[in-house]
Amino acid sequence: MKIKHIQVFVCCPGRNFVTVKITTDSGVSGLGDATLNGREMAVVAYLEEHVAPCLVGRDPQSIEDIWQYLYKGAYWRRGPVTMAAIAAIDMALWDIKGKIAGLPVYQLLGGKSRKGVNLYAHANGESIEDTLDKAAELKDQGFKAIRLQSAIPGLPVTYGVLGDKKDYFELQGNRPLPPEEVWSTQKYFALIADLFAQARDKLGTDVHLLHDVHNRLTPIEAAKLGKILEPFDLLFLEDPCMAENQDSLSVVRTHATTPLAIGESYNTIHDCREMIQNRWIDYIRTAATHAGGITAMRRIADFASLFDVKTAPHGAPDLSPVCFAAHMHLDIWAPNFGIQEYVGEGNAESLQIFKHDIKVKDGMAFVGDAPGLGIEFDEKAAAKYPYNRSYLPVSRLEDGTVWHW
Ligand code: GCO
Ligand code: MG
Repeated sequence: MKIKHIQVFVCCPGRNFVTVKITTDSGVSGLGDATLNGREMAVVAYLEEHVAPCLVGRDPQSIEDIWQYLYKGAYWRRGPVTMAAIAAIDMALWDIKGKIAGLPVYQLLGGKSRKGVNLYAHANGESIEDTLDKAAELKDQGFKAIRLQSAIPGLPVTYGVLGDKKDYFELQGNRPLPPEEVWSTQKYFALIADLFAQARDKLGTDVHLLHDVHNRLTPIEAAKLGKILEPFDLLFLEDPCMAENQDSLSVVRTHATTPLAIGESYNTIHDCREMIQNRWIDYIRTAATHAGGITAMRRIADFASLFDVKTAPHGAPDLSPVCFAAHMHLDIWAPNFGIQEYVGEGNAESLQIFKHDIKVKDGMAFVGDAPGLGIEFDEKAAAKYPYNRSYLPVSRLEDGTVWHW
């Protein structure tokens, strides 16, 4: 069997998605997600100009060899563009392998370790009250883990809060130039303990609570936050500070027992190694699309398991449903799976394009038994929603200094 051709599709059903389709000479095809929010076309060029021509004619069943060829074989390793391209090829090859074997990908990984995949949902509110009303609704729907983000009084926009957008899918989409947002650590600290104190009062103790700081704090501020939140027993505190210097997390660790999660923007196992082996984190948040596909995620999960670190894959709406499908197979298999981020199944336009058989009930996702990844891509429907240049916001402090977004 040989790879006959590789196509790259970009569509924008509210968010831009880059989808790779590999077709073999026997007619079997596979899908992968190569979406890199705000830099989509760079990955398209990388795939079309530099990857696809090298793969045509190769055996699609040699997943590991192709992964190594694209990673080690290119002198320029790592980085988000390269790794998103490798990820999409890798996912599509696993999809093909499953279809050839007549098995869902989780069976190829080793089978199910659990009956379903625990999800955490998002409650994003304009005030503490609004956030907690939304969280109570999610709890009533059966979610057992909820991430709380609330607008910060005195700041016009806060990370994660919907503002005038109808749903989370729309947030961060369709912005032809980067919008700018303002951040104040002082104003954030004035709110955060109250949010979680009131959350425990209203929601009780039988629901897991989570929070994403989105890299806004310095290590010592993050340590202070971890300590403040200890009484409210979070499942995890995500991205408390930037961790290009991974030992920043050791500062947080020294002061607080609030569990830590990090890694949604990391591209390789090397980016995660130090914090995993030093047990500076409890959950590793890498995504199949940004960290090199199923092959790489399996390796990260196995490495993390040696150090009691669980997986908690990124599940924001800028990862396409193809990535979500890949995560389902990894999550149901990984012995050290922790929890999957879930922001709903997407809008009506996206559901026309991507068809899958994943069912969500009572805060848990159930993976279907279709061979491969179990996801289909409707090219005609996708063509109705062409690419729209769009960026994430840029963050500044109140005095105008560029800050971490
Ligand atoms: C999350 C993330 C997202 C990111 C987005 C960036 O935890 O869901 O932090 O909200 O901001 O995916 O591309
Ligand atoms: Mg995050």
